Amino acid sequence: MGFAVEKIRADFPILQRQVHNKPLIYFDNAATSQKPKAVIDALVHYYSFQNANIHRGVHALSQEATDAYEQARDQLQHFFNARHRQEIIFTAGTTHSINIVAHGYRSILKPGDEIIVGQAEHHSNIVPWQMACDLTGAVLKVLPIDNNGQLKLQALNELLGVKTKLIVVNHVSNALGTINPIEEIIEKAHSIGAKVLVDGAQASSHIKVDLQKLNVDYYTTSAHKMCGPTGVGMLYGKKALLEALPPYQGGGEMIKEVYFEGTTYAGLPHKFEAGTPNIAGGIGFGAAILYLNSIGLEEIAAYEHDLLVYATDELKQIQGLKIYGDVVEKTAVVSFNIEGIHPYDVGTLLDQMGIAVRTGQHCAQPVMDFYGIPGTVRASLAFYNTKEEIDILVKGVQRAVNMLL
Ligand code: C6P
Repeated sequence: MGFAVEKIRADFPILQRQVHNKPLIYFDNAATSQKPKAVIDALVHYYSFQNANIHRGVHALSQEATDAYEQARDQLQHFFNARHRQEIIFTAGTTHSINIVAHGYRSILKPGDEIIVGQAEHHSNIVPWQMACDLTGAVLKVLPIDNNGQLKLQALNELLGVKTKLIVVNHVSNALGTINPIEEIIEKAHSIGAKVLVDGAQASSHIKVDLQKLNVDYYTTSAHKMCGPTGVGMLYGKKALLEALPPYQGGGEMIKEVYFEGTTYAGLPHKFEAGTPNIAGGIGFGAAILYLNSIGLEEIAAYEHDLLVYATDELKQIQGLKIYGDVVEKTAVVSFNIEGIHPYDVGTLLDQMGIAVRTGQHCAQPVMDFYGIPGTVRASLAFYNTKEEIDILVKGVQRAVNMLL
C-alpha cells in the first residue's frame, strides 16, 4: 500500500485553510511543523480536564497530570531508544537544551581546552559555546564544510587532539538539509576521549534516531518541529554525564533539601527541570510522538525522500536556479537562489500565491557567509506535503522569476 497522504492531510486542520485566497501550501516545516488534531486535542483535553501542577499535589488531579506528563517522558525514551528514562530532560526546546549543556561546561572547561563546532550550525549551537569559551578560556575550533555543504571529515582528523573536550554538530543542517555523518564523528571523538553533542532539531521527525546505537553523549530536539507544541523540547544525555553536569537553573523541583547553609540537588531528570514546567507542552509532545509512530518514521523518511527528489529535479528546470547543499544524504529541504534575484523578493511573491517558504539566513549566518550570499529561499517539506504542491511551487517560482527579471 502507498503512503496515505490524503488521509494524513485530513489530520491537520490548518491544511484546509486559505492564505491570500489561495489554498495554503506549507513549505516552512523546518521552521515549525504543523500540528495534527491528535496533538491539539491532547492540549485541549489537558487544560479542560486535567489542569494541575505536577509532582506536588496529593490530590487526584495533580496525580493525573503528573502521570500524563511522565508518560510523555516514557514515550520519548522509547521513541529515541534511550537506556534510562532519567536521561530524558524536558526543556523549552533545542536552544534551551544546548544552553543547559553549554552552561554546565563552564565549570568543566579549562583554559586551552577545545570545542569543535561544525561550520553549518544554527546560531543556537554556536553562541552558547562562544559564551562558555569566553568565560573559561577554552577555544572554539571550526570544522569546515565543502562547497556541497558537507563537513570535511578529513579536517576533523587534524582538529581532533588531546585538548578536544567536545564536538558540537547538527544531525541535519537547517539551512541546507544535509545529513551529517554523526556516527563517524562520534566514533572519532570517543577514540580520543572527547564527547559529542548532536543538535537533532532538524532530524528527529525525519530520520529514525536510536540513541543507544549512536552512542551519542548529548542529543537535543524541539517538539514543535515534530508535530508537537512550541515551547517544549528534549535534552538527552548519558546518565553519568548528566549526573556530573551542574544544574542550569535553581528553584523548585530541582532540589533535594534546601537550607540557608546550602542546598542538595534532586536526581535526574528533575535536577534540570527547575520550576513549573510546560505541562501541557510535555503532554502534547507525547501525543506528537504517538502520532509520528502511528505513521512510522521509516515510512515518513521514504515518502519525504521521494518528495525531495521530485522537488529538486523540478526546481532545477528553472533557469538560473542554484540549489545549495545538493547532495544525496539530505532531508527534504531545498535551499536555493535565482541568479540576480534577492531571496526575500521570491518569498514575498510566493506568499501572495499562498505558498509559505522561509527566506534569509535561517539563523545560520556562517553558512550564508561561506557561500557569500545574503540568504536563500528555503522550501522545507514534510510528510503531509504532496507532489501537486511541489508543482504549484515550481510554477510559482517561475512566475516570480518572470516578474522579477
Ligand atoms: N530552526 C529554522 O527555521 P528552537 O528555536 O530552540 O526550537 O530550535 C533552534 C534550532 C536549533 N538547531 C537547529 C538545527 C534548528 O533548525 C533550530 C531552529 C528554525 O531553521 C527556526 S530558526
